Formats: sequence, structure tokens, C-alpha cells
Amino acid sequence: MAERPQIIGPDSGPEPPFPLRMGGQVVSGFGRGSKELGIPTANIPVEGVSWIETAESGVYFGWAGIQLPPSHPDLTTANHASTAPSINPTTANPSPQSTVYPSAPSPPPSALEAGWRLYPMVMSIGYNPFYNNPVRSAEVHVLHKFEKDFYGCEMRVSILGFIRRELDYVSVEALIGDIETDCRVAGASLEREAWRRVAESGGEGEWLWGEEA
Ligand code: ADP
Ligand code: RBF
Ligand code: MG
Repeated sequence: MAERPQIIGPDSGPEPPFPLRMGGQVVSGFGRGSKELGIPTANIPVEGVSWIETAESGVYFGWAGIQLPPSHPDLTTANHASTAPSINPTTANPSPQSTVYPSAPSPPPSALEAGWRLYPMVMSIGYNPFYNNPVRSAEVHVLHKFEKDFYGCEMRVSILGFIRRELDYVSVEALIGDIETDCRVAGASLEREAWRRVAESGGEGEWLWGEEA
């Protein structure tokens, strides 16, 4: 994709139909080695999500809450901003390493003690035309560099906006290049005050840190 907007949605915050919610335990995905591409995605089951069938296939962004187990190394590194990792040197985007993703608001002490942490995220909903998946999937790339996996953990997402439609690509490098842009667009969109506030108490917060079913 050549020309792309660098920010999504108005400064006043998300607009209907957002926020949309989805949650569940992180399961194994297609094992396609998206980690080797530098883009791990936490897969969550789409069964029982009422809006998923009618949602447009594509890339969305918002906040994610994850309940990490007591032994998880990332519990100590609380909610600070994360620098984008170097994803793939062969792509044409300007140094993603210099991108700093916004930190999410902090959950209250009780939720922190229970292992909940909030992060910015981008996610893909659809059939991954580049890989021709037979089933619709939902996978979340959390904008944080984790020390360790979190398979089996409870994950909650609050989706606040739509970035672009799902595309087919001529090469894996082209796909990675667009995902790098998605990450930057999500970070820039979420760091605005009204969009951060959505992840606080009284907004989507209680959902994101597991206090709401
Ligand atoms: P799978 O095909 O099983 O989904 P991936 O290569 O996509 O495998 O890796 C996903 C797993 O990596 C997640 O389930 C999670 O445990 C871990 N992980 C580590 N860092 C991240 C991250 N920043 N975003 C999403 N998942 C991550
Ligand atoms: N797959 C596609 O086939 N087309 C896409 O446009 C596409 N966009 C994605 C955007 C993001 C932010 C993420 C995290 C993934 C995207 N994928 C896309 C899915 C990608 O193919 C998938 O993560 C890997 O195949 C691992 O399952
Ligand atoms: Mg995955």
C-alpha cells in the first residue's frame, strides 16, 4: 500500500461501532512462525463473539489486557512505554526501532496484584489471504516486547478503530512492511488523550482487567 493515513479517527476519541470487545484464553495459532518474522500474534478463539461474522476483514487497533501468571518476567516491568523492535531489515519503512509505543493506563492495585497488565495492540481479523486460511481468525500483536510467551493466559481486547482491509501480497516482505506501518499508526492513534482514557476505569478498563464478564 503506497499512501496511508498515519493516524485513525478524531482526536475526540473512538466512534461507533467501537469499542468492540473480544476475549478468551490465548491458544496456539497456525504455527507459521510469525515469531521468526518478528511479529508474534496471540490467537484468541472467535467462537461466541456476536459481532465477528459481520465485521469487515482487516486490521484493527486498540488496547489489550493480559493476566500474566505470578512467575511471568514481564510482571516486574510494569506499564512503561515500549520501543518498537527491529522487525525486518529488508523492508522499506523508516526505522521502526525509533518508534516508541504509548504506555497504557495502569490497572488499579487489586488488578495489578492479580497479574493484569494493559498494552496497546494491533490485530488482524479475517482469512489471511496471503496464506489462504480456510477459517476466520482473530490474532493480536501486542505492542510490547515480552520476555516470555503467555499461552493459556486470559486476554481481553477492546477494539477502538479500523486501520485497513485485509490484503493479499506479492511477498512476505511486503506484508511485513504494511504490518510495521499498522503498528506505527496504532501507536500514534492511541497515544492521544481521549483514546488513552478509554482504557481507564469507568470506560473499557474494568473489562480490560477482568472485572467485567
Ligand atoms: P502461534 O502460531 O501459536 O500463534 P506465534 O508465532 O504467532 O505462534 O506466537 C504467538 C505467541 O507468542 C503468543 O501466543 C504469545 O504467547 C507470544 N508472544 C510473545 N510476544 C508477543 C507479542 N508482542 N504479541 C503477541 N504474542 C506474543
Ligand atoms: N495477513 C494477510 O494475509 N493479509 C493482511 O493484510 C494481513 N494483515 C495483518 C496485519 C496485522 C497487524 C497482523 C498482526 C497480521 C496480519 N496478517 C495479514 C496476518 C498474518 O498473515 C499472520 O499474522 C501470520 O500469517 C501468522 O498467523
Ligand atoms: Mg499467532
